[in-house]
Amino acid sequence: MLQATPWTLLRKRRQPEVTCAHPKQETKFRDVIMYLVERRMGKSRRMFLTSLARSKGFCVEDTLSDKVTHIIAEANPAHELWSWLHGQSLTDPDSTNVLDISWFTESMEAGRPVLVEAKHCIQQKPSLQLKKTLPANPLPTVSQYACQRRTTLDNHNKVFTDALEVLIENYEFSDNKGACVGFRRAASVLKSLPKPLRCLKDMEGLPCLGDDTKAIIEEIYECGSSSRVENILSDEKYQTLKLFTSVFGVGPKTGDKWYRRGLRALEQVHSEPSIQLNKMQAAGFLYYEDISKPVSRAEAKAVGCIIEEVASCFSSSVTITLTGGFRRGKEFGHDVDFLLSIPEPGKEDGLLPAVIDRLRKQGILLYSDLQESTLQQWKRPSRCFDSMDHFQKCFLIVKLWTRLVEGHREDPSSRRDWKAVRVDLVVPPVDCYAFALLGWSGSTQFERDLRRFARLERRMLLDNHALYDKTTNTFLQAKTEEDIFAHLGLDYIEPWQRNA
Ligand code: DCT
Ligand code: MG
Repeated sequence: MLQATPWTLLRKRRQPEVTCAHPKQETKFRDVIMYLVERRMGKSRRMFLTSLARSKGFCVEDTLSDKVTHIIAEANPAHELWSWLHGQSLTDPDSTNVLDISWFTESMEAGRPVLVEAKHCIQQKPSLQLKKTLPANPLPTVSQYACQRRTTLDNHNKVFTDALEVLIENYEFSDNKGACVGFRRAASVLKSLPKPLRCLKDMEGLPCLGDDTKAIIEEIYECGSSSRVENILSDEKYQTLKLFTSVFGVGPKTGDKWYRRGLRALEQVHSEPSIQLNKMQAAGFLYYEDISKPVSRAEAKAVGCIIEEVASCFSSSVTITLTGGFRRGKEFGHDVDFLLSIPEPGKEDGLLPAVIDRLRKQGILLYSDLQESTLQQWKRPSRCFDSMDHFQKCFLIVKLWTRLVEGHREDPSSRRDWKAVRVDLVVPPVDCYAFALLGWSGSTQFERDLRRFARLERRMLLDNHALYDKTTNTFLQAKTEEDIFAHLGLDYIEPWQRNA
């Protein structure tokens, strides 16, 4: 959890290597179904790229249909491509990823589908005529609180939220908390919408959309992109801080310090004798290649089996629960988060030191930072979301043998038969379990809004340990997440609907 989202290495793009025919392989990435547009790409290049992708385990369809998730085009002017797409028999082309070849090239190079970013998308430029004639898309009333919205991973407004996320990240770098809050809330509202914004009128009545956000959305409508966002993306300082903070243990302050010293690349930081890396950063650099790559659900599952096995040596009644993004249904994450729990109160003392010790003895502990419980010092729930909770916890880097990962196939060209994976383990006492589960399931924005809702609408204080009612001066007990939502007078929101 201590690291910025990965996938952001600022590397120079290489073209996929051009070799002879590629044998068809089993599909590895079932959620991604590609279609390559032949117009302007040409038949032979399309055939070549199709066979390249299939050889790497990607699914490529020969015909365009509703099951295609990623449409890839090369050298097609946006307006030409979009008018062609609207002429095809697709139910809703606007909700499909329509991408430039750069996304394909990066994915081939990475050997997996890379995250779709704004720079990959071929934006549709709606004509003014369309905007004027299109009736507003009536949306049900949207709450200003993420905990009163259901936000799945199906983001229909990714073009806009990607743009806002660049601004948010940039404000995080400059520690502008106020601006961050505003844009985070706006992006979160857009993520919850059941359909894409089709015209500017659709924004009417939506909460949390300030003038800045509206101006950005309007510019994206008009021009296909936002000049404010484009300027940030091409800004050297932004690019460098994004790179530096992608290292485990490096936050915006350290990143900024290195930037001000004239450093621009990770190699420069590493070879600068006057820079003393702390233990966490040293591990971050050492395992950068692995931990900057996303962790897959299959890898998370394999890590879970290891933790379960070592924890059960300490006590047979330990239960382990996958939390964080994976519990919300994400297929990839930057780390794997687990809650470990023992039903008998007090029996959890010493659990994490024992787990760490066993991992070390198995030779698979690459880094560990154990934080003992400070629960006694805690009184009322904290008002400050970003302050860490007081549970016994550890931040680890674990060596995961690739043979333990389901669906893994031998890659003879690979130099290693293991991958370093970031793992967080948290041990709440049993009476705090429901609060800890709710807190560690995220998303961060969902949690922030739950706490804000509790404070402002219910005069209650919520954190990862407890719920406190200021009106009656009592702690409200909860065994399950459902109990907490009920205390707050909220409809229950499933974990997969908390991707705010
Ligand atoms: N969290 C928390 N207290 C904090 C910060 C975060 O309780 N001070 C919660 C919110 C999300 C959860 O912990 C897991 O954190 P991350 O692993 O950073 O988030 P994620 O949603 O799992 O993201 P990813 O999929 O990238 O790992
Ligand atoms: Mg996580």
